[in-house]
Amino acid sequence: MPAYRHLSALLGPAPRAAASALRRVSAASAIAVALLAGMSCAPSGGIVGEEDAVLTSPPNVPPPITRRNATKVVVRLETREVTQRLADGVDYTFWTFGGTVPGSFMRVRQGDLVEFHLANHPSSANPHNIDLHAVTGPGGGAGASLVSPGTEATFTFEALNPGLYVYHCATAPVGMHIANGMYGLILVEPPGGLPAVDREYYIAQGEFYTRGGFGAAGHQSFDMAKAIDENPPYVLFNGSVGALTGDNSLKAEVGETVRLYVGNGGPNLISSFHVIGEIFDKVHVEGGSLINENVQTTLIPAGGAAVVEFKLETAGTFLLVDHSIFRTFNKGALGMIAVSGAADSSVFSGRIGEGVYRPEGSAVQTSPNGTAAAPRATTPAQQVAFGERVYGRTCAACHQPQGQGIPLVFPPLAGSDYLNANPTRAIAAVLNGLSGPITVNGTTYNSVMPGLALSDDDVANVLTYVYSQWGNNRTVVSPAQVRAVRAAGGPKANADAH
Ligand code: HEC
Ligand SMILES: [Cu+2]
Repeated sequence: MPAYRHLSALLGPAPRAAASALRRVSAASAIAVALLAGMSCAPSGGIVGEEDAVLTSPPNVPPPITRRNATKVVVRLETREVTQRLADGVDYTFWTFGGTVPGSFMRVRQGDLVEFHLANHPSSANPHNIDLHAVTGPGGGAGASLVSPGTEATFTFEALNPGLYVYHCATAPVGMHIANGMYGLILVEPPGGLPAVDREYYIAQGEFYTRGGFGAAGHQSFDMAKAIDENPPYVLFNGSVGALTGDNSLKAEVGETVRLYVGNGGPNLISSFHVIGEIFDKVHVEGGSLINENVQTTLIPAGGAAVVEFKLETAGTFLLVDHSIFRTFNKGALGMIAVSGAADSSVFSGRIGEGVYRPEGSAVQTSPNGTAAAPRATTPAQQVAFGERVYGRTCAACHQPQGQGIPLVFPPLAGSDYLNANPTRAIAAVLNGLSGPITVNGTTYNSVMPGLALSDDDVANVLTYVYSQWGNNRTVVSPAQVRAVRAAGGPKANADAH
């Protein structure tokens, strides 16, 4: 029906009442009705054909829909309970749609008839179901899809409204199923599709309520009291610390336009989604049809989504964050887009000037308490292994991942004569913080390192790790030595420098 498609493209989607009226009559008479009534056409003709949905794991997105008719789309999704990495040295038993957090991404077209099959793997310990926010109908499909382990349920719905929608498990206790990772996104494309872009990626934020604090090692169970208090140790993109950093960074090239489909599973927190060093050229606000432009930070409600698009004008690493910023630096909500290609110095110059600025009054600051006790290491090799984790989450932000420091700001730990000359002084620096002038490998630093509120074991392990790396002298630091320095109280590290 080329004539019909042409009209539909010109006139745009019909109001829902018109759409449902039109579904009951043939396409040909529907056009006549619509034209006579002076209304626009329904977005689709009747259902033509049938296909299996392409489902993808995060951060991948199925290809755009190119067909210009509505069809019957068969979705087969499986709920599975899997124990996987939450952070280095930390495991969690996730409840999933399709084996990943967030669950598989689905992509359909407005007007499609979706035949949804939900299967619960026989190894599951719990019943599950699915509430899709793209569904118009009671429970979003929850009641129709409830499946105990080893069973499958089927229901159908028509994708009436275009947009980016969250889906989630809605089996009691609902919050616990969501907190364990049962959420994902379904995109309902408008009939004409979305404008072409160079890359599309799938991201979802969610919190994890573990019994232990951030980084506490071993298998962590769900903590209902913390969930009720809305006080999560972890706030993450795509279900684990580092899911979108380092080798897992999203990739793009200068000159490309990137579209991110961003969901927020919650269960409790609102996301202030921001990309450091980029401005969103377009935001499909709340995943709907309203497009805002030139946005710095977009709010994504729990159980909501947004589509953000930006063109990459220059090269570098751009950080995805929740701008409720302690979540990024202390709870894991960090992702990266690695943009390759030629940097454009007219867009951004990089550092072109440098000097010393030293106002009065800088002093040793102390980080708040609350670091969970590390597991006991019994050999130097274990100390190095545990210490590497402490280093990654506590020291690397300033001293850099390879201990190289940052000129004039953070002294190097790699091959540091200050460090290698005196372990007691290094212990005191980590326990109490350090300020005032110090000389490292012939360069003077005069800055402030905060006291870090680490346990004796963590301090011993992290320093043993640092001494074992980057050409340092392999000193092994014991918890007893740390205890002794702590008991001595002060003096501050630089007071006992020779
Ligand atoms: C917030 C930034 C910051 C963090 C986090 C931090 N440091 Fe430092 N560190 C500094 C600064 C700044 C100095 C220099 C202080 C001065 O100028 O007096 C320093 C100095 C040191 C020194 C002595 C100088 C040298 O290069 O040998 C050691 C040892 C050290 N830090 C170890 C650590 C370890 C181990 C950790 C993690 C447990 C850590 N630091 C975390 C900022 C930091
Ligand atoms: Cu569930």
